[in-house]
Order: sequence, then C-alpha cells, then structure tokens
Amino acid sequence: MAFESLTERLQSAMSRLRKKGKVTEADVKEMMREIRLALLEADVNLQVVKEFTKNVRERAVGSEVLESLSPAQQIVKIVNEELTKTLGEETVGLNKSPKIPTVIMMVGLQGAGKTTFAGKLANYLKKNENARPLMIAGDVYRPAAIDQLKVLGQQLDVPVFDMGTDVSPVEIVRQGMAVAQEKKNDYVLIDTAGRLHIDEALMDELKQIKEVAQPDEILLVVDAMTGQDAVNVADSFNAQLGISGVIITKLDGDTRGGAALSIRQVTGAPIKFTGTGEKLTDLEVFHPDRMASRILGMGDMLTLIEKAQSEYDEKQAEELARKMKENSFDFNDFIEQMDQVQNMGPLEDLIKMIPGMSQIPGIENVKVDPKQLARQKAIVLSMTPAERENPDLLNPSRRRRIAAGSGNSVVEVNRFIKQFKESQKMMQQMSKGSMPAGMDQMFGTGVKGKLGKMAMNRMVKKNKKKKKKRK
Ligand SMILES: Nc1nc2c(ncn2[C@@H]2O[C@H](COP(=O)(O)OP(=O)(O)O)[C@@H](O)[C@H]2O)c(=O)[nH]1
Ligand SMILES: [Mg+2]
Repeated sequence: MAFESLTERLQSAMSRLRKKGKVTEADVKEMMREIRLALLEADVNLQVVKEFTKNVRERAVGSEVLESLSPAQQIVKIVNEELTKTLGEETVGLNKSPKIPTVIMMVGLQGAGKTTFAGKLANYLKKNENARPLMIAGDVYRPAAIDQLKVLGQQLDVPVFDMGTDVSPVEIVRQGMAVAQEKKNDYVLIDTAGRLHIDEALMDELKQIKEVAQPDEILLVVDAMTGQDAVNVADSFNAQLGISGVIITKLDGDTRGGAALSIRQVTGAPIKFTGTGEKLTDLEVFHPDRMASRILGMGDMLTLIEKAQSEYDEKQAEELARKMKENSFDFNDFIEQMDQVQNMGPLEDLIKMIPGMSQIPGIENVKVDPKQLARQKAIVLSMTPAERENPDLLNPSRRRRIAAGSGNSVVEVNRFIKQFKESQKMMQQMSKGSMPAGMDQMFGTGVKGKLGKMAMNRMVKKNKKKKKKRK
C-alpha cells in the first residue's frame, strides 16, 4: 500500500503526544521534528515540508491548543487540516466546455500511465455522464501505443481516431478534432507521447497540439512511484504548457507518496483523479480531505472526534441532563444511550475522548466488552414497557421471567439491575456537579470528585461556545 511507512511514522509521532495529558511547547517541537523527518523520508519536496511544518507549528503552540482540554487531539486535527490544505483543500472536478466537445489532453513522461488513464477516463465519463467520448491516438513513436489505445477503445466501445505512425501528431489531432465535430462527440480525449525525460522536441510538439486542440484540460499524468523527480517534471510541464490538473497513478503500489504530497503545492494545479490499479475501473476521484485522513491512518479516529463533537444531539443531551437530575433515567433511556454510544464507535476510544478522561492514568487499559453490553441490552428488551419505566416493579418473579426471556441467569439479571440502580444514583450525583464515588472504581483509578466536576463544567462551557459559533 502507498504511504504505509509515512502513515506509520506520522502516527507514532502523534501518538506519543496523545499519551500525555498536558502538552508543552517542547512536546510540540519534538513532534514537529519527527513529522518533518517522516515527510522528508517519504520524498516530499523540501519546500513543501517547510511550509507544512511551519503552519502546523504556528497553530499548535497557540494558546487555543496548549490550554485546551485535549491538546493532543487538537493537534491531530491541525495536522490533518494542514495536510488537507497541502493536498488542495477542495475536490476539483473536470473543467467543462460550455459547448461540446470538452477537450482533454493527457501529457506526461513515458510509462506514467497516460494511455491507461485515457481509457479509465473514457469509461468514467460513459458511466457517470452517459458521455460519448472520442479518443485520439497522438503517440506515433511506438506502434504499440496506438494498438494499446485501440484495444481500450474496443473494450469500452469508445471510438479511437488514429492515422498510424506516419503522420505528425499535430495533424492527427487536427483531423481527429474535425471528426469529433462532425460526429458530435461530447468529449475528446487526446493521448500523447511521452519521453523518458523532459525534452525540447516533445514540448514543442505538445505546444502545437495544444494550439490546434485548444483543450479545456491539460492533465499531467504522474507516476506516484517517481518520488522527488516527479516534482521537477511537473514543474517543467507546467511552465511550458500550463497544466490544469494532475493525475497521480500507481497509488496502489508501494510508494512513499512524496510526489502526491508535493505536486499540488509546487504546481498550484489541483489533483483531480488517482489511478489505483491496472484495470479500467481502478480510478478514483481525488478528495484532499479523505486522502489526508488516509495518510494519517486515522480516518476512523477523525470521524470519531467529529462525531463526539457534533453528532451527539444537544437536545437529547439536555433531556438526559434533566432526567439525571430528576432521577427519572429509566431503562428506555439506557437502551437509547447505549445505541447512540455504540453508533459512535469503539467505546474505549469514546471514553478517552471525554474531556478530562485522558488525564486519568491507566485509561488506555480500559476495555469495554461488547458482549456484556449485548447481554444487558437483551435483558432490557425482555422487560415490559412498564418495567422499563419503573425499575422498582422488578420483583423476583418478574426477574425470573426476564432471565428466561433474555437467556441469562437470574443472578446476572439481579447484578445488572443493581448496577443500573447504582448508576442512576451516580448520575444524579454527577448532575449536581461532583464525581460520584464508584466512578473511580469504574475506571480502576483514583479520580476525585473535583476532576469530575471540572470535566463536566468544561463540557458544558464548550457546548455553549460551539452553539454561539454556529450562529
Ligand atoms: N498498478 C498500476 N499500474 C498502472 C496504473 N496506471 C497505469 N499502469 C501501468 O503502467 C504501465 C504504463 O502505462 P501506460 O498507460 O502505457 O503509460 P503511458 O506511457 O504514459 O501511456 C502499464 O503497464 C499500465 O498497466 C495504476 O494506476 N496502477
Ligand atoms: Mg501511452
């Protein structure tokens, strides 16, 4: 997989921080040093690395972060946001001509994947836009190149215009454009030749083709495996032709990923697609945000942070707080809470995300057993509606019935009901602002009431702030 070692190193740089409750400027500095090394080792362009680390550092040592409840998480978020910026911030689609045909020209070094990409793009346009593209075979230097495009055309049922290898590419494109006009094709995809290195004759030829075809897009196709060199190549193609977009191919390979990470910043041209295999369907629209999370190897974690921050419905939270105070939290609420929490992801992660909890020593070792939760849920589901609303109804005969209905022993049912009543009490205490006795046992450590109170207060404050922001 692409980016594997980069991902590993970035993760380890950040995870050291995550284990700390408090983060100092020195910690940030150390992390930035490691991130910088990781990026350089992945062949990311030096300028890009400098810019990136500067931006992250500036934001990460701000008071907003260091004094926040979960500085490590904030920093992960910042790294992700800055990486997204480096990759281009927004998803950029293909340029389209107001009148047909939209003309797209592929350029790039030999072997980068231009011809393959032309086929993939034709397929993509057919599938997604019901388009009727025409492909033009503009690589006359290798007979095999024309055949390759023709085979793709046959597979896709897309016409290919070619004039063999004896006519100049410029002339082929001129005539191909005329055919597209006549046949009313909505897209023209021009496949061009590449060399092993940038050379003047090739650039001249491409400039002439550009002149004749007036393309809406000049897409530079870059092999992700080429490393640092890709940036120089991109720079020259851009200087000579003015590229409008970049395609990164072979991201399925074992690449260090530096090219993908540098090119946007160096050329200013957006990455539009990535190639992820040799098959015609191995094409992905490029989303900078998703790529950033993937590189950081924390797609899940970021989603989790976002969820913890936004998905939890505020009304429901208020309702819950009210119930906790009035001690009317019943088994129905229990089920609802459990479902909501489970939807948010692994419980261990969620616990650590509760403000203040990450400071608790040993919190990493907390394990939540999903089977246990499922058993508890089964018990509640075996209760009648009246029993769910009023736990006091649960006399021994009802408990026996519930045990049988949920496939548990009476002992287990009794234990669960006892636990539930205890947590009811606990919630009531907590809603009054003190960390209840027993909570510390729950987490196997010595948490004192004050910390709980602080955490609650901060959570409330944070929610208020967020509310304001939204307005
Ligand atoms: N694994 C992988 N191989 C690719 C990808 N794109 C192209 N290739 C392969 O790279 C080689 C060169 O591709 P080609 O389209 O002929 O490059 P061109 O010289 O730029 O036209 C071929 O063997 C393709 O099958 C990709 O995204 N992933
Ligand atoms: Mg080719």
